[in-house]
Amino acid sequence: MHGMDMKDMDMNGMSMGKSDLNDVHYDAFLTNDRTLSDPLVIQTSRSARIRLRLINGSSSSQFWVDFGGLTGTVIATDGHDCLPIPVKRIPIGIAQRFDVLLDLPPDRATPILATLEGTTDRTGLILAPPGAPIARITPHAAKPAPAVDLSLERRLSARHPLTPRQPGLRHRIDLAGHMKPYAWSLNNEFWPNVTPLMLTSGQRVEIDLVNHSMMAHPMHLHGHDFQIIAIDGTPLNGAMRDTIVVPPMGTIRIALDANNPGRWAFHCHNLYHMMTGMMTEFRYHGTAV
Ligand SMILES: [Cu+2]
Repeated sequence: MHGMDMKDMDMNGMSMGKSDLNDVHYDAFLTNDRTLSDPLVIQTSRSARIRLRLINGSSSSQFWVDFGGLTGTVIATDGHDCLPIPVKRIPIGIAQRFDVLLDLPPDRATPILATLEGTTDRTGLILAPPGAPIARITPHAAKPAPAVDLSLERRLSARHPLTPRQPGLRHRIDLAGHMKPYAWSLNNEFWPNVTPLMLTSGQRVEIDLVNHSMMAHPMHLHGHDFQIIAIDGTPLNGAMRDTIVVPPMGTIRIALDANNPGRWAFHCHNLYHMMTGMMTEFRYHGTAV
Protein backbone atom coordinates (compact mmCIF):
# COMPACT_ATOMS: atom_id res chain seq x y z
CA MET A 1 0.00 0.00 0.00
CA HIS A 2 1.67 3.15 -1.18
CA GLY A 3 0.77 6.80 -1.30
CA MET A 4 -0.76 7.03 2.14
CA ASP A 5 -0.75 10.48 3.60
CA MET A 6 -1.90 11.19 7.13
CA LYS A 7 -3.49 14.44 6.00
CA ASP A 8 -5.87 12.30 3.96
CA MET A 9 -7.27 10.65 7.06
CA ASP A 10 -11.02 10.91 6.91
CA MET A 11 -12.23 12.30 10.21
CA ASN A 12 -15.88 12.57 9.18
CA GLY A 13 -16.86 9.50 11.16
CA MET A 14 -19.75 8.72 13.50
CA SER A 15 -22.34 9.90 11.03
CA MET A 16 -25.96 9.10 11.82
CA GLY A 17 -25.63 5.45 12.71
CA LYS A 18 -23.77 4.59 9.54
CA SER A 19 -20.71 2.42 9.80
CA ASP A 20 -17.36 4.08 9.37
CA LEU A 21 -15.25 2.58 6.64
CA ASN A 22 -11.73 3.26 5.43
CA ASP A 23 -10.39 5.81 7.88
CA VAL A 24 -7.31 6.16 5.66
CA HIS A 25 -7.49 7.14 1.99
CA TYR A 26 -5.11 5.40 -0.41
CA ASP A 27 -4.57 6.35 -4.03
CA ALA A 28 -3.80 2.80 -5.16
CA PHE A 29 -4.40 -0.82 -4.13
CA LEU A 30 -1.97 -3.60 -4.96
CA THR A 31 -2.16 -7.32 -5.59
CA ASN A 32 1.27 -8.95 -5.41
CA ASP A 33 2.73 -5.43 -5.71
CA ARG A 34 0.86 -4.53 -8.91
CA THR A 35 -2.11 -2.31 -9.77
CA LEU A 36 -4.71 -3.20 -12.39
CA SER A 37 -2.98 -0.86 -14.86
CA ASP A 38 -0.26 -3.52 -15.05
CA PRO A 39 -1.61 -6.60 -13.28
CA LEU A 40 0.16 -9.85 -12.56
CA VAL A 41 -0.91 -12.44 -15.16
CA ILE A 42 -0.38 -15.99 -13.96
CA GLN A 43 -0.13 -18.56 -16.70
CA THR A 44 -2.12 -21.69 -15.83
CA SER A 45 -2.62 -24.97 -17.62
CA ARG A 46 -5.85 -25.48 -19.55
CA SER A 47 -8.90 -26.30 -17.37
CA ALA A 48 -6.70 -26.11 -14.31
CA ARG A 49 -7.97 -26.63 -10.79
CA ILE A 50 -6.10 -24.19 -8.60
CA ARG A 51 -5.83 -23.59 -4.90
CA LEU A 52 -5.82 -19.84 -4.41
CA ARG A 53 -4.64 -18.43 -1.10
CA LEU A 54 -6.04 -14.98 -0.44
CA ILE A 55 -4.15 -12.92 2.14
CA ASN A 56 -5.34 -9.50 3.19
CA GLY A 57 -1.96 -7.90 3.86
CA SER A 58 -3.23 -4.34 4.04
CA SER A 59 -2.80 -2.00 6.97
CA SER A 60 -6.29 -0.60 7.05
CA SER A 61 -8.42 -1.92 4.16
CA GLN A 62 -11.05 -4.64 3.83
CA PHE A 63 -12.24 -6.11 0.55
CA TRP A 64 -14.76 -8.27 -1.24
CA VAL A 65 -12.96 -10.72 -3.53
CA ASP A 66 -14.65 -12.28 -6.55
CA PHE A 67 -13.53 -14.75 -9.19
CA GLY A 68 -14.73 -13.24 -12.45
CA GLY A 69 -18.14 -14.88 -12.19
CA LEU A 70 -16.84 -18.32 -11.21
CA THR A 71 -18.06 -20.08 -8.09
CA GLY A 72 -15.14 -21.11 -5.88
CA THR A 73 -15.01 -23.47 -2.92
CA VAL A 74 -13.69 -22.18 0.39
CA ILE A 75 -11.58 -24.89 2.00
CA ALA A 76 -9.55 -23.09 4.68
CA THR A 77 -9.73 -20.07 6.98
CA ASP A 78 -6.51 -18.53 8.33
CA GLY A 79 -4.74 -21.78 7.40
CA HIS A 80 -7.24 -24.13 9.08
CA ASP A 81 -9.31 -26.56 7.04
CA CYS A 82 -13.03 -25.87 7.00
CA LEU A 83 -15.94 -27.82 5.57
CA PRO A 84 -15.99 -26.91 1.86
CA ILE A 85 -18.65 -24.40 0.84
CA PRO A 86 -19.35 -22.74 -2.51
CA VAL A 87 -18.85 -18.97 -2.77
CA LYS A 88 -19.21 -16.34 -5.48
CA ARG A 89 -17.36 -13.72 -3.46
CA ILE A 90 -15.55 -13.46 -0.17
CA PRO A 91 -15.44 -10.67 2.41
CA ILE A 92 -11.90 -10.54 3.75
CA GLY A 93 -10.94 -8.56 6.85
CA ILE A 94 -7.50 -7.14 7.47
CA ALA A 95 -5.01 -9.99 8.14
CA GLN A 96 -7.49 -12.76 7.32
CA ARG A 97 -6.68 -15.56 4.89
CA PHE A 98 -8.89 -17.82 2.81
CA ASP A 99 -7.97 -20.81 0.66
CA VAL A 100 -10.27 -21.28 -2.31
CA LEU A 101 -10.46 -24.01 -4.95
CA LEU A 102 -11.26 -22.78 -8.45
CA ASP A 103 -11.91 -24.80 -11.60
CA LEU A 104 -10.77 -22.51 -14.38
CA PRO A 105 -12.45 -22.44 -17.79
CA PRO A 106 -10.23 -23.89 -20.56
CA ASP A 107 -10.20 -20.98 -22.97
CA ARG A 108 -10.56 -17.69 -21.19
CA ALA A 109 -8.77 -15.69 -18.55
CA THR A 110 -10.21 -15.41 -15.03
CA PRO A 111 -9.69 -12.16 -13.13
CA ILE A 112 -9.43 -12.38 -9.32
CA LEU A 113 -10.63 -8.98 -8.15
CA ALA A 114 -10.73 -7.39 -4.70
CA THR A 115 -12.99 -4.35 -4.30
CA LEU A 116 -12.47 -2.07 -1.31
CA GLU A 117 -15.54 -2.04 0.97
CA GLY A 118 -17.74 1.01 0.54
CA THR A 119 -16.03 2.04 -2.70
CA THR A 120 -15.51 1.03 -6.33
CA ASP A 121 -11.71 0.91 -5.93
CA ARG A 122 -10.36 -2.46 -6.86
CA THR A 123 -7.19 -4.43 -7.39
CA GLY A 124 -6.45 -7.94 -8.60
CA LEU A 125 -4.60 -10.35 -10.81
CA ILE A 126 -5.43 -12.53 -13.79
CA LEU A 127 -5.25 -16.31 -14.21
CA ALA A 128 -4.88 -17.24 -17.86
CA PRO A 129 -4.60 -20.54 -19.75
CA PRO A 130 -2.27 -20.63 -22.78
CA GLY A 131 -3.41 -18.37 -25.62
CA ALA A 132 -6.32 -16.75 -23.75
CA PRO A 133 -6.84 -13.08 -24.59
CA ILE A 134 -6.11 -10.73 -21.67
CA ALA A 135 -8.65 -7.94 -21.40
CA ARG A 136 -7.82 -4.67 -19.72
CA ILE A 137 -9.62 -4.29 -16.37
CA THR A 138 -10.35 -0.84 -14.98
CA PRO A 139 -9.40 -0.11 -11.37
CA HIS A 140 -13.04 0.74 -10.61
CA ALA A 141 -15.92 -1.70 -10.22
CA ALA A 142 -19.35 -0.86 -11.68
CA LYS A 143 -20.78 -0.35 -8.20
CA PRO A 144 -19.42 0.06 -4.69
CA ALA A 145 -18.75 -3.03 -2.59
CA PRO A 146 -20.79 -3.26 0.63
CA ALA A 147 -19.18 -3.19 4.05
CA VAL A 148 -17.38 -6.41 4.88
CA ASP A 149 -19.81 -8.49 6.95
CA LEU A 150 -20.26 -11.92 8.56
CA SER A 151 -22.51 -13.44 5.88
CA LEU A 152 -19.80 -15.94 4.94
CA GLU A 153 -18.55 -16.40 8.52
CA ARG A 154 -22.00 -17.65 9.56
CA ARG A 155 -21.79 -20.43 6.94
CA LEU A 156 -18.32 -21.64 7.93
CA SER A 157 -17.53 -24.68 10.06
CA ALA A 158 -14.13 -25.95 11.07
CA ARG A 159 -13.11 -29.36 9.76
CA HIS A 160 -11.40 -29.94 13.11
CA PRO A 161 -13.41 -27.95 15.67
CA LEU A 162 -12.49 -27.71 19.34
CA THR A 163 -13.72 -30.61 21.44
CA PRO A 164 -16.61 -29.21 23.48
CA ARG A 165 -15.85 -28.70 27.17
CA GLN A 166 -16.61 -26.27 29.94
CA PRO A 167 -14.45 -23.15 29.92
CA GLY A 168 -12.07 -22.67 32.83
CA LEU A 169 -12.09 -18.95 32.11
CA ARG A 170 -14.71 -16.61 30.67
CA HIS A 171 -13.76 -13.09 29.72
CA ARG A 172 -15.20 -10.10 27.94
CA ILE A 173 -13.34 -7.51 25.92
CA ASP A 174 -15.08 -4.25 25.03
CA LEU A 175 -13.97 -2.69 21.77
CA ALA A 176 -14.45 1.05 21.68
CA GLY A 177 -13.27 4.25 20.11
CA HIS A 178 -14.04 7.18 17.90
CA MET A 179 -12.90 8.85 14.73
CA LYS A 180 -12.73 12.18 16.56
CA PRO A 181 -10.59 12.19 18.61
CA TYR A 182 -8.99 9.29 16.78
CA ALA A 183 -8.45 6.79 19.62
CA TRP A 184 -9.32 3.11 20.01
CA SER A 185 -9.26 0.96 23.14
CA LEU A 186 -9.81 -2.51 24.59
CA ASN A 187 -11.70 -2.55 27.91
CA ASN A 188 -11.13 1.21 28.06
CA GLU A 189 -7.37 0.66 28.22
CA PHE A 190 -4.82 1.94 25.75
CA TRP A 191 -1.63 0.01 25.02
CA PRO A 192 0.88 -0.06 26.71
CA ASN A 193 -1.12 0.78 29.85
CA VAL A 194 -3.11 -2.44 29.93
CA THR A 195 -4.12 -5.20 32.33
CA PRO A 196 -2.99 -8.54 30.86
CA LEU A 197 -5.53 -11.33 30.64
CA MET A 198 -3.96 -14.06 32.77
CA LEU A 199 -4.30 -17.60 31.42
CA THR A 200 -3.56 -20.98 33.00
CA SER A 201 -1.91 -23.54 30.78
CA GLY A 202 -4.35 -26.23 29.66
CA GLN A 203 -7.41 -24.06 30.23
CA ARG A 204 -10.33 -23.69 27.81
CA VAL A 205 -10.98 -19.96 27.45
CA GLU A 206 -14.11 -18.27 26.09
CA ILE A 207 -14.03 -14.59 25.25
CA ASP A 208 -16.81 -12.25 24.18
CA LEU A 209 -15.63 -9.50 21.86
CA VAL A 210 -18.17 -6.70 22.13
CA ASN A 211 -17.91 -3.83 19.68
CA HIS A 212 -19.33 -0.53 20.95
CA SER A 213 -18.12 1.49 17.97
CA MET A 214 -19.39 2.20 14.49
CA MET A 215 -16.30 0.68 12.94
CA ALA A 216 -15.39 -2.95 12.29
CA HIS A 217 -12.36 -4.31 14.14
CA PRO A 218 -10.40 -7.29 12.74
CA MET A 219 -9.16 -8.78 16.02
CA HIS A 220 -6.04 -10.90 15.90
CA LEU A 221 -4.47 -13.19 18.51
CA HIS A 222 -0.84 -14.26 18.38
CA GLY A 223 0.34 -17.75 19.23
CA HIS A 224 -3.09 -19.43 19.23
CA ASP A 225 -6.01 -20.44 17.09
CA PHE A 226 -9.55 -19.87 18.21
CA GLN A 227 -12.96 -21.11 17.11
CA ILE A 228 -15.92 -18.83 16.42
CA ILE A 229 -18.63 -20.25 18.71
CA ALA A 230 -21.29 -17.50 18.59
CA ILE A 231 -22.19 -14.46 16.50
CA ASP A 232 -24.47 -11.87 18.11
CA GLY A 233 -25.59 -14.45 20.67
CA THR A 234 -26.41 -17.19 18.15
CA PRO A 235 -24.32 -20.32 18.81
CA LEU A 236 -22.16 -21.52 15.96
CA ASN A 237 -19.77 -24.43 15.46
CA GLY A 238 -17.76 -22.04 13.33
CA ALA A 239 -14.37 -21.71 11.72
CA MET A 240 -10.95 -21.95 13.36
CA ARG A 241 -9.10 -18.69 12.93
CA ASP A 242 -6.59 -16.27 14.35
CA THR A 243 -8.36 -13.15 13.06
CA ILE A 244 -12.07 -12.31 13.24
CA VAL A 245 -13.88 -9.20 12.06
CA VAL A 246 -16.12 -7.85 14.83
CA PRO A 247 -18.65 -5.66 12.99
CA PRO A 248 -19.96 -2.31 14.26
CA MET A 249 -22.00 -2.92 17.43
CA GLY A 250 -21.57 -6.69 16.95
CA THR A 251 -20.58 -9.41 19.42
CA ILE A 252 -18.44 -12.47 18.68
CA ARG A 253 -17.69 -15.28 21.10
CA ILE A 254 -14.44 -17.13 20.55
CA ALA A 255 -13.05 -20.22 22.28
CA LEU A 256 -9.46 -21.33 22.53
CA ASP A 257 -7.27 -23.77 24.36
CA ALA A 258 -4.47 -22.13 26.33
CA ASN A 259 -1.75 -24.39 24.97
CA ASN A 260 1.18 -22.11 24.22
CA PRO A 261 2.65 -20.58 27.41
CA GLY A 262 4.17 -17.14 27.12
CA ARG A 263 3.13 -13.55 26.51
CA TRP A 264 0.98 -12.91 23.47
CA ALA A 265 -0.38 -9.85 21.74
CA PHE A 266 -4.10 -9.52 21.09
CA HIS A 267 -4.90 -6.51 18.94
CA CYS A 268 -6.99 -4.89 16.28
CA HIS A 269 -5.27 -5.51 12.95
CA ASN A 270 -6.34 -2.16 11.59
CA LEU A 271 -2.86 -0.87 12.28
CA TYR A 272 -3.98 2.74 12.81
CA HIS A 273 -6.32 1.52 15.55
CA MET A 274 -3.54 -0.55 17.07
CA MET A 275 -1.17 2.40 17.08
CA THR A 276 -3.61 4.49 19.13
CA GLY A 277 -3.78 1.74 21.76
CA MET A 278 -6.13 -1.02 20.59
CA MET A 279 -3.90 -3.83 21.85
CA THR A 280 -3.60 -5.91 24.99
CA GLU A 281 -1.69 -8.92 26.28
CA PHE A 282 -2.62 -12.51 27.03
CA ARG A 283 -0.13 -13.77 29.60
CA TYR A 284 0.22 -17.23 31.13
CA HIS A 285 0.57 -17.57 34.88
CA GLY A 286 4.19 -18.30 35.69
CA THR A 287 5.61 -16.45 32.69
CA ALA A 288 8.64 -14.32 33.46
CA VAL A 289 8.03 -10.65 32.69
CU1 LIG B 1 -9.94 -1.55 15.11
